[in-house]
Amino acid sequence: MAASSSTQTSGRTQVGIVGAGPAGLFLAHLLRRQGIDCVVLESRSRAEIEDTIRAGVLEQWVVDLMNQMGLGDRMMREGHFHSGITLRFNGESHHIDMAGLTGGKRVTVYAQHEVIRDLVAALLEDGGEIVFGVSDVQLHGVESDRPSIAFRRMPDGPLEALRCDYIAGCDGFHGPSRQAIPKSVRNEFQVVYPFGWLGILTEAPPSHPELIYSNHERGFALLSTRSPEVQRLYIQCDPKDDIANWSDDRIWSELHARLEDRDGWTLTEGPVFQKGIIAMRSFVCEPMRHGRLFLAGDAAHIVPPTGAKGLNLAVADVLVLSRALAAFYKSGRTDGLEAYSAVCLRRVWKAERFSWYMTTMLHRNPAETPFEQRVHLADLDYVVSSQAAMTALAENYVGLPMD
Ligand code: RFL
Ligand code: PHB
Repeated sequence: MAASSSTQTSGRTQVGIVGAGPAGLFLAHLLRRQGIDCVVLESRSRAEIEDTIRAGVLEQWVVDLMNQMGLGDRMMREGHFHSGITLRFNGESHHIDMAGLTGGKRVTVYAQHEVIRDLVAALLEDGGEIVFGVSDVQLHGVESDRPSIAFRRMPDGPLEALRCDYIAGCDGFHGPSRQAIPKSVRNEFQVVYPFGWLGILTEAPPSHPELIYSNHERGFALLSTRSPEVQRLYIQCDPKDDIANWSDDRIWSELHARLEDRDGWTLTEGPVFQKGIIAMRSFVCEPMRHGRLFLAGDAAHIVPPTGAKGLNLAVADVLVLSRALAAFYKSGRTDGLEAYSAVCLRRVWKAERFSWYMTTMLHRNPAETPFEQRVHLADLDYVVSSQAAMTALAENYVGLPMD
């Protein structure tokens, strides 16, 4: 479909990027470093994207990439670098020495909205273009060699068209990009879990020097951090539950019950200043490319957060895409663009497998039989007692190699 004749043309760029999440912003930085022109269209305001609470854990190669790109200064000052994680089950704690098992790779806790703040500030400072608050975004001509993105800058403003060579659909799970691939071409794979996470931010000092993932008979719990003053905690809950049913007292009582073990360690409480419930799913759309449209990040795939993989996977996609686009603009080669979907999907499916494995092993699923539940506990017991199994968990958690 060509852009409608009532559309006012607003400009032209080489790569039109829909969405200023981690995928869209990393892509813009990577392209501009290769001298490739791009414009980012984002439906929310700068304040909204900079304040949305989401991921916490970065894989080692993402930390290295941010540093190589000159974007890592604040992360290196304010991030938290842990050498391992703790797994808790049957009332006992087991340390997994990630760094020791992976040749020194660490667990970096640096919140997604801090990454977003750093990337937005650096992009705008460098003369990059992000149009915030756009609406009515529609992708046109993705099967042609003249694709365009229609959008409005203001809700009742004119429909404009951004003409481009390629479109990167980085607009998350609910964005319009994936829908621009005809249904007959799309193959979608999905698991919806019968549980969700209730997440809180609390003003309290850290209770423990590293993350704790706990499988408890009352359900999963996770202890993470944000800063010396703010901690992030999660508990498994009914995804359809109303957050109004969860008083702070009830949340703390569940956290104490699920996280404290037999060794006398206790959790430090503080005022809760943010809380919410999220549902969990695994989802993959194949292929990730259609004509001149390339999907990246949550637009193409979702993982449950137990493996801490979603943001990292979004960055992996756009690194592959930026290399393929650089090869095209430098020497006219299209093999990288043609291989994009297959190359990304190999990593995506490994992250899907790991995230599904961590999720099923660590949660209590009321739909599972007692047999299945015992198998998950046996899996945990195996992981903490076998060097081979522990190494497999560690190398997936800190991030599989990118090259
Ligand atoms: P995003 O971050 O959803 O960004 C998409 C952007 O597109 C915009 N958009 C549009 N823009 C223009 N026009 C439209 N029509 C648009 N529709 C949408 C949106 O406003 C948004 O700004 O996708 P992206 O870039 O692919 O990044 C994916 C990550 O955000 C996500 O995978 C992670 O947050 C997942 N995740 C974790 N990932 C990790 O790697 N490590 C973690 O520790 C981790 N923990 C988590 C997580 C996600 C969580 N939640 C809330 C789902 C913990 C949680 C609780
Ligand atoms: C977080 O700190 O938000 C976090 C940590 C580990 C996860 C998911 C989220 O697996």
